[in-house]
Amino acid sequence: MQDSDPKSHPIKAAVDKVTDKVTDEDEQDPAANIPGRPTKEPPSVEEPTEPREPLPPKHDQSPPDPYTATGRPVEGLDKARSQGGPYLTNAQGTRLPDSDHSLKAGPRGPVLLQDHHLREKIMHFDQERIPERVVHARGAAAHGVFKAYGTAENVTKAAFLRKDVETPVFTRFSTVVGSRGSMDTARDTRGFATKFYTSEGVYDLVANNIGVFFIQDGIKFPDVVHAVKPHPDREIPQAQSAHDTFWDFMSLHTEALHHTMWFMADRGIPRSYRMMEGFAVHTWRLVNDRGETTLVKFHWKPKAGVHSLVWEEAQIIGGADPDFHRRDLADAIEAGAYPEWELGIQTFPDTPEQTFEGIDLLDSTKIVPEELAPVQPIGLLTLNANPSNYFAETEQVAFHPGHLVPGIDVTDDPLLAGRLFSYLDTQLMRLGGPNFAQLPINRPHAPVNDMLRDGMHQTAVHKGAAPYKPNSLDGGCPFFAGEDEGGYVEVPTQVEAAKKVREAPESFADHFSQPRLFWLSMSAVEREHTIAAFVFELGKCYENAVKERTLKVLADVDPYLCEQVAEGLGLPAPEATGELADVRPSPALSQVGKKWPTKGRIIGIIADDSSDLSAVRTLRDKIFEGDMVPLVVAPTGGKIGADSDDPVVVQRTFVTARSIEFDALIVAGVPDQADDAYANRDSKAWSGGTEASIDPRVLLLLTEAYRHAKPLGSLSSARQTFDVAGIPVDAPGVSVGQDGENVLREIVDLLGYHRVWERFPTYA
Ligand code: HDE
Repeated sequence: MQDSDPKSHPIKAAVDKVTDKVTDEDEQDPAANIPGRPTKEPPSVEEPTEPREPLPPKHDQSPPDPYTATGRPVEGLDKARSQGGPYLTNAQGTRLPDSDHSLKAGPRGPVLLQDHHLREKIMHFDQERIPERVVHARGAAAHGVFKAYGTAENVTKAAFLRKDVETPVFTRFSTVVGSRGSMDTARDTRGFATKFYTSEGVYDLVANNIGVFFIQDGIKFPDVVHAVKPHPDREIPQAQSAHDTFWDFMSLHTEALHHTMWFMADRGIPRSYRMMEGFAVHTWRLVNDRGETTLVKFHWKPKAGVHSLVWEEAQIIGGADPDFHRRDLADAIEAGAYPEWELGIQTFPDTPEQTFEGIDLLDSTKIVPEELAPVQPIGLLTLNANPSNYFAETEQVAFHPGHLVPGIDVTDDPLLAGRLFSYLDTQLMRLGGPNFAQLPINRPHAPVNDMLRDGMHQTAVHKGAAPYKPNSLDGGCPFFAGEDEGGYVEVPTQVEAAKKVREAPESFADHFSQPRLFWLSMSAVEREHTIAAFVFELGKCYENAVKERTLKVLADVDPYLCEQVAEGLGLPAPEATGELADVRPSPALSQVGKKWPTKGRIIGIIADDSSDLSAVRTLRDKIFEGDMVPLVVAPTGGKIGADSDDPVVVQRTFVTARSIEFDALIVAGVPDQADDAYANRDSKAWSGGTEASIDPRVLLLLTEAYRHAKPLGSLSSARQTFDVAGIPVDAPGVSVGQDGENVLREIVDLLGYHRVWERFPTYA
């Protein structure tokens, strides 16, 4: 971590950083605790002109750990790696007197060809972009630490899974379909890729937030990606599956159905990266010290619970804050609300048929329900530092499922085989050559001696005369490591004598039993959301044939699902083609009904000059005390009660606030229409020409939050605001009271369930 010994305790380092922040910053300023300040120090209004060293990074930021291109730790490298010095220079280190004007023959004369500074500056700017990832282009990442419980020691010899071993990690979350600049909240699968810098080399766990995949064989990946990406002629729609080509493919290629069910359900629109499960999807083979093997599936379980947005929220966010998930992750870390996940494994005996309870473990479109094979926790991931540079870290990180360490091996899943091939190709193209492992974020924290030489962007300076084996000129170095010396030896698995064929095993033909299992495992509310998602997505398709074909597919999942979607589309519902699969639901798949911690949740407090400021301050302090973030929303920025001894700092105004930012809202005022509450200033203040007695934007905030089933509270003195908004004070999840602390307590209790589920109507 930044400025610290890489071997020191990473969690302690992070905690120290937060402590530094509290003592560093102006404790009088309550806004100091609100995440989002762009740089370490607040800027001056005047442009600074006195030369000085660049500001240090913010307390929450960390560059990659200081390791050389050959995997050795280096003290002090971090400072040397970022740019320094008080003066602007060119790329060769020569100081510059001016970078605002081209060299010209007189102030109005032509620009001279000899302006080498202009040429260098523009040349470098022109080359700032690298190709974005073909899939998972849009992402956000964080540094952290993984601490092993030791509970996997009996099944794997991996050193980083031994009890209490702490391993630095870098985790990147992503959407799959959209381009780099697309919105975070598109309905999509999310990537959840973690790089473990272990003592035995880098291990990458490249997972998704959905338990299965679209396809069973890697050779189909270009097909599914071409189908879901924008249409090739107009390049629309961006970051969406709601278009003809995706549903055309899905309805003809029904092995994609199970994955599709998951992302039509709420998992396709997560509330936050911090609130997603992760699944490595394939079955992997673990091997222990005794050479015994176990088949496993890896799961990440978020400590904050698995939560989602509602669709309207996701759509509004797409416009109002396309960086919603990125910001949420960075803000939470900056505020010290470190996201945590437990890594767990489902274990299965490594039998020759590689099935468990009849489920083919090599078929990546199938889960093993947790009720049949419980997820056993094996360690804790804590993300505790934001990257200090997006490009160097989040963009240049290179994952590969083939980055393995002794104790973890692959299986013959044909999808995994495709991936093992693909990820190196992609890095070559994206990162411009074979030396991407030398980029700071990709460097192993274990000594590298690979005899791979030269190539584009080589940053190591190798010594020796004999980069080949066998040699005697370099004293025979480097030497092979047997299993006892930590060598990675593939598990000698038996391969059945067989004919070369382009075929799948028979069990891969079952495309419907698990989509039905998934559907039956959802709660009534989740089913309604899924129906609405299908209606929306298919409703966006142009071709009726595509819709009708998809309805036929849905008929074989469940008649109610099919009928409801058909009704929404205004089409007849087809009959199932045969008997529906007889399956046992897996309640673990539902996201509803459990209670979770509320750490890091955002509570808006609507206030204005009419508010009781001491009540607002108490609310704000109590929210901080509960490790949550209070945001005061007022008619204008600045401070409420600016003339009082202890004014309240405003974080959001009626212009800048939208309900989607808040997990819950508390009303502490009865705000009149603010000065800018007319349509040509802020169109969301337009109330159809009728004069509302309360600022229409507050009514919008409240009605949206109500519709999205968020907990709502009000001080009794502000209850009129609810009345004007038409929100019944006795509705589920609405709390009104004299005592702000009581109201807050009720709101926080409701937040533990994430939403006020009873507020969503269900029809089945
Ligand atoms: Fe990926 N995938 N994938 N994938 N994948 C990539 O690699 C690919 C698959 C996943 O944050 C690419 O560096 C093929 C399953 C994540 O940088 C590319 C197949 C799962 C990320 C690629 C799959 C994933 C990627 C694009 C089928 C979940 C983002 C950029 C055989 C278990 C990692 C890159 C990051 C990225 C290929 C299937 C997860 C093109 C060919 C299954 C989280 O190499």
